[in-house]
Parts: sequence; C-alpha cells; structure tokens
Amino acid sequence: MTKNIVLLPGDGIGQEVIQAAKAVLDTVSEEYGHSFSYQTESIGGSAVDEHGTPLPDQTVEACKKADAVLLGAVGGPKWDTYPSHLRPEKGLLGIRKALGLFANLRPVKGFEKLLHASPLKEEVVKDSDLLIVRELTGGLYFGTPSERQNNGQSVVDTLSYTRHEIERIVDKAFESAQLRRNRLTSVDKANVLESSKLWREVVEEKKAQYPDVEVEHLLVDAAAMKLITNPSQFDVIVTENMFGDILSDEASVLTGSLGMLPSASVREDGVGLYEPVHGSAPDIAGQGIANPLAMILSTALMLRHSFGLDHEAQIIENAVKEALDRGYHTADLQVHGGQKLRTKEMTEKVVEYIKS
Ligand code: GGG
Repeated sequence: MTKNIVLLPGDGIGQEVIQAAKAVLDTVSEEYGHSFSYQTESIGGSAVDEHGTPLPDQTVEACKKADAVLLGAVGGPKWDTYPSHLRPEKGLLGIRKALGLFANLRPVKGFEKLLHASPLKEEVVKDSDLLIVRELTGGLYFGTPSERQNNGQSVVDTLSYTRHEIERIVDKAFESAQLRRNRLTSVDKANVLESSKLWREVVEEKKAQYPDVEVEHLLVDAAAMKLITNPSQFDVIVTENMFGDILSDEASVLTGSLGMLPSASVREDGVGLYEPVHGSAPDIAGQGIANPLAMILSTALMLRHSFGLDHEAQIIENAVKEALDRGYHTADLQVHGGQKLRTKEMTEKVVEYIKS
C-alpha cells in the first residue's frame, strides 16, 4: 500500500536536506518494493513569503491526512524583525500542536568514526548512547500570557503544564526506557519552579507502574554539566520543552555535530513528524554543503516508528555508518583525513551503500 508522506522543506538548508530524504526513500522503495508518494507543502519563513503565514491551513490539512511528515528546518535572519505571529518558528510550533505531537524523541548515539570529531575527550564520549524525551506541546513555548506589557517596558512568558500533559510524556519516557536499558533520568528545576515540583511529583507517582525502571531526578543545571562530563551514565532523559531543546543541542557535541542528530515527534497514535534537530543554518544555506545525515537518520526513524519498517531503517543507519567508516564526511565534521563531500555527494554515498 502506498504511504503518503508530506514533505515540509521549510527554510535555509531545510530545502537542501529534504532532497536527501527523498533520494533515500526512493532507493528504499526501489530496493524493497515499497511505494511512497510525496506531497510538498510550505512552512516557516518561505510560507510567510508565499502565503502571508508561517503555517498555511493547507499545510495543516495535508499533514493531518498524511501517513507521516518529514520536515527540514525553519527560520532565518530575513524574518527576525517580523512580528511574532509571522516568525517562522510559529509554523513549526503550530504544526506540532495541530498534530498533537507531544513527545519529541531525540536519540544521541555517536558513530565510532566520529569519536574524534567531538571536542570532548574520547574516553568521555566513547560509550554514550542516550535518548532525550522532550515534551513538545507545553511549557514556556505555549504558555499564555507571552507578551510585552507596560508599553514594552516589561515582558512576560508563562511556563504552564497540566498534570495530564506531564503524565503522558512521563509514560512515554518510562516505556522508552523499558525498550532500552531501563534507566530514566527526569530533569527539572524543582528547587525553583512550581511546574518542576509537579513534574517531579508525577514521576514519583508513575514509578510504581514501571518497577523495572530505575529512576533518578536531576536539576537541569547539573544535568547540563553531567551530559558533557559523564554522558554514559544516561539512558533515557525526560524533560520539559525548553530544557529538552537546550540539552539536546548540548548533547549533539557528543556526536561531533548538530548535523548528526535526528528526531521523531510522536503522539500515542496517528501521524508522526520527523526532522533533524538542527535549524536552517542561514550561514551555509544555498551553498550545497549542509550535512544531510540528521535528515537521513530522521527518515530512518520515520520508517521504523510510523511504518514498522525496522529492517529498512537499520539498512539506512548501516549505510550512514558505512559512509562515515570509509572516511566520507561533510564540512561540519572535524575529522582528519578522509574526503570532504557536499550534501548531494554525501547523500549519493548513503544511497550507494543502501543498494550494496
Ligand atoms: N529542524 C528543527 C528546526 O527547524 N529548528 C528550528 C527551531 O526554531 N526550533 C525550535 C524548536 O525546536 O523548538
């Protein structure tokens, strides 16, 4: 049966890396006899330019009907001075909310060949293999009021969560830990924030339902430090929206580049959205040198989580490993020797190793 995939290239390098996803899917379809159909819709700054809104209704409708969504990236300096409702990021936040995608899964596992690409010492990075489960539709990004007040002289953002919102993400994190090494670290700021106190309470209550999972609580400042001093202590980390956004960018240091981190945004059932953790990288946009691997690895996550194609996902991940093992890399990866490739060339290597 044909799987309908909505492609949301977005802005900057999003337009370039989405081509890599399509090339990889076309290869998987040829090699394994699957049928994928694509529908491209706009989001972010390019949607503002084309339609006057970062999230056109047509995009939301198409995504709701799709079997899965692949997104590149949004944002760029061109739209920095636009009013807040026309910021490209509103499109991304809006589509996550519209699809009810409350759980953002960000696996952080380095490839052996890139051990030296990290600025951290090899013995620190070596055994790191963790999953950040970021709450995606609540917290500071969505709380109201969020506005300038007092003629612009003061400002307010609101960090709000309901018990239900915390419970469902904590359940997802416990379930993820059960599929991995049965360890869960809940990250909060419970010594300061009311929202974190409720968060911690919920994790403590939920613990009884998952007796096989070992639980620890960490304050976000300590977690940030431990992530780059002793990352191998972590298995699954669960945290609220903004802490998760920040910690996963930090965790990318373990893999050698933000260009290596994929993500899956999911709900209990229904359509999932898959996107690289990186943004639109305006500094290199249009040059054809972006790292396509985070997008390609996100495509593998889509095959696994949305379509149950575990074998095909593994084939893609193996092909990425093969390309790196043979010394191919993109400009963002600080590796000695090997051959530096452009986006399209790196994609072609992955395609070649999927076929072999
Ligand atoms: N592909 C991820 C992306 O485009 N990120 C840009 C961004 O503004 N993200 C905000 C967020 O992930 O919460």
